[in-house]
Amino acid sequence: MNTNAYDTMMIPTIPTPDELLDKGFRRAKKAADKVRTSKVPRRMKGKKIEETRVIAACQIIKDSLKMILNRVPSIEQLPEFYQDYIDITVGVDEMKKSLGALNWAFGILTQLEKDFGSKIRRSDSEKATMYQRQAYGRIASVVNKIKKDLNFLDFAKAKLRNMPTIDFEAVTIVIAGFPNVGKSTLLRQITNAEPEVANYPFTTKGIQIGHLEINWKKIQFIDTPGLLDRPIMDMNDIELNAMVALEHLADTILFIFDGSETCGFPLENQLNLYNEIKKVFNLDTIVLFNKMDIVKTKEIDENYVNQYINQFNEVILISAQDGNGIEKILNKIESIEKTQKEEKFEKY
Ligand SMILES: Nc1nc2c(ncn2[C@@H]2O[C@H](COP(=O)(O)OP(=O)(O)OP(=O)(O)O)[C@@H](O)[C@H]2O)c(=O)[nH]1
Ligand SMILES: [Mg+2]
Repeated sequence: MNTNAYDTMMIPTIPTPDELLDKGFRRAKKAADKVRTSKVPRRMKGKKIEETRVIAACQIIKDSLKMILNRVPSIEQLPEFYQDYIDITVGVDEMKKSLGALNWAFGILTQLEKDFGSKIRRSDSEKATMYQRQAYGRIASVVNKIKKDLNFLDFAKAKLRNMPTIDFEAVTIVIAGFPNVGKSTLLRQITNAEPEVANYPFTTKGIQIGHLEINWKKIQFIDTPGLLDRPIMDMNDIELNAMVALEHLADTILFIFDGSETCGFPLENQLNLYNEIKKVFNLDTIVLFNKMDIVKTKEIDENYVNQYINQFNEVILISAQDGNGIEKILNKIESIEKTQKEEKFEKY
């Protein structure tokens, strides 16, 4: 069983059609040169050289294609989180289409290799050279036909480079909330992760992960980009990836409110988002009110904030920046068990 799908998700370097052809033809020439200096009977030599060029060119290009096809795992076999992540980031259909095109080219090259190989063997010497040229033309045309597919895979490689490494065995706590409420600050406080923290919204653009062990229990915290209280249809790819993390990975949600509203968003909207997430995901939540250091010192109307705090049975008041309240979060988290998700591990 391979639970670290990420290792297998690395897309290898993707060549351009020209690079594929150059390599194929160059190596084929070398193979043919060997025949030239070999002891093949003279009258056979010309044909043997052409046959070798065609077969070697096909095989070398096929090897490159096969290597790519083998190294990119079939998408259905990945945990659902990765499938969704790939779908949002580059598109699963396009990915499959491109891999399908490489497979198609592989098949055609096998056919060309066979057909032209036997044509050359059955022909006389002069015709052999003509067939070799024809074969090279066909090979070039097949490889050029998958140009956009190779391009796409190269693009996907770059886009998926930052795909997060998920530990599917650890208890997973997803940190969610409005932009700028202090999610990344909290991740920095709790774990050794060092996500960027800044006093403007939408700082975090991808999924960030920090690890922690409490009493030998592995816990994984996932910091997500800030979400707004808006319909899923209106979300951009970055927000959708945060939702997908909630859906597939979270055992518990740490939902952060910014009690000071210095994030720039009213508590009312933050509460709407909380309710929406509760509705969409049937998950336990730990509710945090952050930035309580400024609520206390900056004469923000405490009654106003309390009116929101009092809506919850259980709330932890914190200052992620000062580290106040972090102990309480950890105590709470200690008792959380991994929920059984229907990730399809059996497939590995
Ligand atoms: N006073 C105070 N400021 C805080 C606290 N926690 C975070 N901040 C500040 O709030 C701002 C936003 O913090 P981030 O941790 O980047 O917030 P975020 O939720 O990750 O934001 P996005 O990634 O943009 O969604 C930064 O300027 C932090 O220094 C806190 O407890 N008290
Ligand atoms: Mg952040």
